[in-house]
Amino acid sequence: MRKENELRVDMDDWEGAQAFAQYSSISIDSENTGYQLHLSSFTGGTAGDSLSNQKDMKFTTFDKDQDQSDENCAQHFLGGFWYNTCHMANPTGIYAPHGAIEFENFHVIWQLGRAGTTPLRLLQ
Ligand SMILES: [Ca+2]
Repeated sequence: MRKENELRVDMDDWEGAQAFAQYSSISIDSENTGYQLHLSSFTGGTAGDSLSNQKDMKFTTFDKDQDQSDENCAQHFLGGFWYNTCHMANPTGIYAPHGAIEFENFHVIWQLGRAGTTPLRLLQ
């Protein structure tokens, strides 16, 4: 049986700006079904909706490719997530401010809305 929870994602960027995103329910399946993500519609928040793209995806890690991309998104983006092709939010990406690492989109990011592709310092 799945447990449904409300989801609120809070984030701070490296300049201290804050934003959030809310969803009325989130639930995650068991290991048997690849930890498939079930997500309700976006219900608001200054950060915008960066998770709906990952809806119904299974969880991909370095050693378990369950995404919709030809490659393994976890290996490509150095994270583990409900990757699609691949992501618009990467909470498990590299924890670093802009310019600290060579490549874009590897950071912890929340892609749409206020946060843009600004690397995030805190995402919870
Ligand atoms: Ca893949």
